[in-house]
Amino acid sequence: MLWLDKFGENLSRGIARNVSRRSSLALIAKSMVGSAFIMPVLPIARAQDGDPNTDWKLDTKEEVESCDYWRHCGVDGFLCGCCGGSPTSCGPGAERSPVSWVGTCHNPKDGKDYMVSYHDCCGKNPCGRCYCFNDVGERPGYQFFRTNDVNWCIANKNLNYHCTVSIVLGPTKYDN
Ligand code: ABN
Repeated sequence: MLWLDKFGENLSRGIARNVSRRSSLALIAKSMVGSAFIMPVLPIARAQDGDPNTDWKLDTKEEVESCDYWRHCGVDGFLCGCCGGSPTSCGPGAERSPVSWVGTCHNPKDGKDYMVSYHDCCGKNPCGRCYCFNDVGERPGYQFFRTNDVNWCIANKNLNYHCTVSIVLGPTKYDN
């Protein structure tokens, strides 16, 4: 690998000797703009499809706080949207569990199935509002990561269960 280091060093020194700082910055900027035209830039392409973790904002509060709301199809717990958070955030003072159970929910708006990760929010007393007991795609304990009847705060410092968020991971099938 020494030859590669030497080659890189010589190349950089050569460029530094022959090209001014301003023109090299201009060259880098031009190549970045050019590459954005040639290659589709991922975040832009994804934004066009809509972000499944903010699109709930397009629906009414009543809809997203209902157990029948499509992304909550595997929730066994209190909806964080009724507990000072939102369908995708725990709210102040609660910490999202790093481990979760996953399910598959059908979005009636676009007719697609989505993989949803259900994280418990931890560190506060049980919220006690909007309790849901849904079990679409849920499996018994021997398929641990598809079980919702578990306190997923097991990996958090504070094991107190507060509420549950529904994070959409993506469609189960990608259209070509
Ligand atoms: N996953 C929600 C939950 C928390 C505590 C106990 C049972 C279920």
